Amino acid sequence: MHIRTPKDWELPESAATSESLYHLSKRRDFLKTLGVTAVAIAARDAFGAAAPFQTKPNPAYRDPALKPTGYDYITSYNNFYEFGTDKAEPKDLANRGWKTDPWTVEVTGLVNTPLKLDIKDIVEKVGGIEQRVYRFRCVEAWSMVIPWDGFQLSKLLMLADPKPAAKFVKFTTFLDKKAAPGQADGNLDYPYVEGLRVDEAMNELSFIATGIYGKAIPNQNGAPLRLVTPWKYGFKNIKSIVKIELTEKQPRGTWEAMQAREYGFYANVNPQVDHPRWTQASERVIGGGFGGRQKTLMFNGYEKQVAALYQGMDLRKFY
Ligand SMILES: Nc1nc2c(c(=O)[nH]1)N[C@H]1C(S)=C(S)[C@@H](COP(=O)(O)O)O[C@H]1N2
Ligand SMILES: [Mo]
Repeated sequence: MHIRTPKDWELPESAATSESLYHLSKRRDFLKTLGVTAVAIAARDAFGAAAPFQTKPNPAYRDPALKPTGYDYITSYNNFYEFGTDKAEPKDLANRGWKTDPWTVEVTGLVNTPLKLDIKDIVEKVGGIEQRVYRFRCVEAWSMVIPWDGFQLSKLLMLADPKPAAKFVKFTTFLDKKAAPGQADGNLDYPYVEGLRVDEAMNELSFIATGIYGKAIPNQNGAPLRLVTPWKYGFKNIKSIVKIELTEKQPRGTWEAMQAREYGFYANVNPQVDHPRWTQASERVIGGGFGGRQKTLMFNGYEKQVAALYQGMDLRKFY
């Protein structure tokens, strides 16, 4: 069994704010499963990471006041329960032969032009890749600043031409119990599902990331494509998407289904609405050194772009 030394940024506090109530009790079972599986899974993919797409910074999404978090933090402190509930596990377990290239994505449901495309065709059809530097805030009260490479989600949705009856967008992650020990273990209900209202999905900020810092997105960060909605808590940012479905009914996300009182459909970052088990008024800055905390901003600092989406809604009720 693998034993590791905790990194200095892994403060004990993170155990108190774990997304999952079952984190600590489940972890023991998980490691048991892993002991068996580890022998069966092949050595690291001999081909290594996929080639990155060409990217160029979009100055409209590059606030000079934001200092990007170091690449090593972004790619080694992860939540990806398919590959373990511990922050350090996905970097290891998502790189033991899980294949993310080639990769097909389906856009289906209430659309006039259903699509089933390889990620490379998608990138070509949406007109290429740009880089945006976004704040990232996990519901567990930690944050980063991430230079994402990707494209605006609206471009992909427009290709499929949603019907007027479409009110929501449902996203689904891959399901492969052989490749993903967390799925074999059943630490959550899989496949992982998330959803947005159509107007949220069409907002300029909603982004599909295919890279980080100009490199192909590492498996542990949700290769080869994942959602990024920077004004919402991290769990909305679903990884390794295989299906995007336009629906009439509001989809029920994996975390909402698990614990609706703690994880709502909207999950907008809001320093005034606490999580039932901890405050959301401030956040621990990953890579910010010991004691590096800052105040959490309304909509994670994106009020100007998204506040209009929620005009007249009681954000305590629609959390
Ligand atoms: N499929 C899938 N997507 C997921 C998760 C997950 O466990 N499975 N975790 C979510 C949570 S809780 C967070 S905070 C972010 C973490 O993204 P990062 O590891 O790239 O920082 O991914 C989100 N997307
Ligand atoms: Mo999260």
